[in-house]
Amino acid sequence: MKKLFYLMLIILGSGMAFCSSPYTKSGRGEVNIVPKPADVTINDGFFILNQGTAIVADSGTEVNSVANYMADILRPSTGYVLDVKHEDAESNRIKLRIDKSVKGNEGVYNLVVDKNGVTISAPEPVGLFYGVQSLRQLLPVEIERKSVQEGKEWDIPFVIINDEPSFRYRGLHLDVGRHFFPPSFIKKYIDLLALHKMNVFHWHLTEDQGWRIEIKKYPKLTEVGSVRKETLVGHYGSDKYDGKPYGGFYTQDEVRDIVAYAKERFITVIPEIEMPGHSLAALASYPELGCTGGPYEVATTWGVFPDVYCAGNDQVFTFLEDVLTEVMDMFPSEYIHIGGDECPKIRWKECPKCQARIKNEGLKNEHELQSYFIRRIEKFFNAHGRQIIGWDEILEGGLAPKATVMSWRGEKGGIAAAKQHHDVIMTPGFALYFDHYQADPATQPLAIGGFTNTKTVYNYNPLPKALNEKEAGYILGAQGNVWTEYMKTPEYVEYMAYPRACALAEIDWTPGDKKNWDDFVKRMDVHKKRLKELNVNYFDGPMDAQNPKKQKKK
Ligand code: TNX
Repeated sequence: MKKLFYLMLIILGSGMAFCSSPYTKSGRGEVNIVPKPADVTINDGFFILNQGTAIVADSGTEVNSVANYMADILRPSTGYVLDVKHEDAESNRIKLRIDKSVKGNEGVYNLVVDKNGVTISAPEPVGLFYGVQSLRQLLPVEIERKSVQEGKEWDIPFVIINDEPSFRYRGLHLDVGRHFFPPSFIKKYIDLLALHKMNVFHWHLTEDQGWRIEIKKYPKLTEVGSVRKETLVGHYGSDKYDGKPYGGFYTQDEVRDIVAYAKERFITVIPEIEMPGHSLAALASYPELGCTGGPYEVATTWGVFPDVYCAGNDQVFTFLEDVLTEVMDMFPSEYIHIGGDECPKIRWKECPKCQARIKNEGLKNEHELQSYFIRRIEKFFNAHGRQIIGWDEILEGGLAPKATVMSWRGEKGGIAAAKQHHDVIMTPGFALYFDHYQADPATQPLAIGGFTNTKTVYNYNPLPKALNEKEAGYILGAQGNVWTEYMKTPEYVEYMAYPRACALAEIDWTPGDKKNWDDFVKRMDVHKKRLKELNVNYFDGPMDAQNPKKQKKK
């Protein structure tokens, strides 16, 4: 009797284990893709990748490039040199097919894993690319290793995934003005965006503290403007400096290489050239561009500076148009970001040229002068088939006719712009500023202040209730911003950006009604292991850490 009882227990126990977790063959849980796909069905069984698996790709250069990208991801850890073939194979293959009958938003794809292998179908190559990112995340995390994992079984659960993004703009920003990061790191940053199906890298290239992009016509921008004589130590207001020159810039060749690298990953690089404010490094290089004529110094501390481009001097517009011509040549993106934020009007108030411009153009005040500045630049871009994006200050004094607004001081600017039928990208400070603390500051390295944990990011909805359905259509998507006043190293950038960028990816990609915090936390347990394999220095503390007290930004 006792024996029978134990036998029953064993049978019941093993049955329960099988029911509750059928996908534990290699000790893994279920499907842990981040961002969560719109629709996933899990079936019983696994397809095992082996050295005989073929990659079958439709012909076409972009499809081929996706196939090669996939082979490159699978090769180092498996050791398999998987051939890309164009003729079909019935079984043991990963198929990449262009299929125009798959319908949905930009990036839509279907992914089926069954006994014959993997089939990814999409109407465009970009969808195949996203299917590959999902496939990669269905494989054990060791797939990310750079050395051959002898004896490892590369199992992929049987699934049917139908997936598409919710928003068409899915961005992450990086400020390289306050601190410079080498091209190798920029590529790693872009690789991580690709893993999370993001499609915009907003590259903040010019600042008061450094001009970071080579402009052939104005060599002093980098000779003078890329170097500051020293840097503030500690928090703003400490009045302590390190006494060490700091600099760095990207050559045009490096920029082109990065733009091409991003393109292969279906990521658009949007450069930002700040104007009229945050331009002290340019003024230090060419003092005639400021209202007072200088002399100016590249900033050594943070904050907002009174000296900005002179809006009354036509030479400034000639300079900017020359610079922007070279910028357009390096960046094929439809959008160029022109900054427009935090521009004090003190110098313009006292400058005879600026005052004459206000009078001659019939402008009311310095806010309208800022609008004049931005509109003039917009006209130049539009004439070259490009569009501008500006921070929400470009609303003040009247919006340039076709400008897209990046709403950073909360959602107010974005709401106002959408109501005026302008496109909007949501980047509100309270949810999407990754320079804020994400846990008790007493436990964290120095940061600017503020407090935004991963849960706050996750719960952010880019569609404000104040907008009706038509107005909501002007919200292109959301972006996270990584301002680097206090981030001196790539490791620290990663620490601040991840896992918050994973939550951001999910608000941009996953349908709102499919988002679920507890489920995200569960998937992140596995996803963080993948990030670790990729050598990402993410913050590994609780993603819903509490703020012990209100944090001021410094
Ligand atoms: C405001 S966001 C800025 C940046 C700072 C950031 C610090 C924006 C358009 N301007 O210059 O780095 O705050 O959080």
